[in-house]
Amino acid sequence: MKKKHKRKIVAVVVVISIVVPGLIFFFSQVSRENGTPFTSLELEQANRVLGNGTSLNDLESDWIGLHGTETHGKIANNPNPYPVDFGDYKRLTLAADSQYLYVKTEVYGAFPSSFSEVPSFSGDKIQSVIMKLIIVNDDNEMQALMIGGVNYHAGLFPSLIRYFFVHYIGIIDGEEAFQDQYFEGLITGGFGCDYIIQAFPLEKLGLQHGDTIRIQAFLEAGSDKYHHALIDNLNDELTQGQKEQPIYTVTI
Ligand SMILES: [Ca+2]
Ligand SMILES: [Ca+2]
Repeated sequence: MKKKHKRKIVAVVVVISIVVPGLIFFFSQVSRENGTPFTSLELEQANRVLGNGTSLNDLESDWIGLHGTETHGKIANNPNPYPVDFGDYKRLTLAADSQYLYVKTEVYGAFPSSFSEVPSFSGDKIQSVIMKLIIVNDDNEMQALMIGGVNYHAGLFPSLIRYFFVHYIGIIDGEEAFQDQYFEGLITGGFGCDYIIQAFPLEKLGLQHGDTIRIQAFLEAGSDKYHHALIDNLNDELTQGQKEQPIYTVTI
């Protein structure tokens, strides 16, 4: 009897000391990336402001060609970008009010609602679609990087992700590095929709309503096999054919 009790106690201690904190940490990480949804009033305001915003249109099926040999755990680039409409940039709209920079990312097809609906290419499934919006200064140096997208997490916990970085400090270990990363702001859309709307706090970005900013943007997807299963640069009709990400000047 005593032994049985002891085993029970050990199991309870393991659950309390390891499993529970582990789960709390996991869900806090997931929810930290997920961000806060808009309230209906906040979304009304976002749509009102975005209605007067600046839109930049992107062509259909214009993924950039990638070279697929570099390795980094996975193969870095898919030489034949997967032609998925939810990974095809359609339009970026930017606008601000006194509190937020609103960012609407539109694609040519709805994001799958669940991992099982994500198409597979020779057994390779897309795991995430991420929009990256970069603010550069007059010397074309990176100032801020905003992230938004859908992450299917191999089907376990599909989630919207968003965060942003400010105060660029240079390239460290081959990656752009920033002094500060924030998980604040609002996000909606994604699964089952052909858009994502985000609100980034202006104050944390060091911006004000009415500022003129210089931006670049692109959409990328990761798969089981490739870091970049596809990349679509935001480049409108005037700049089509350009491989680089053109810089646009926008007053917010
Ligand atoms: Ca496109
Ligand atoms: Ca494009």
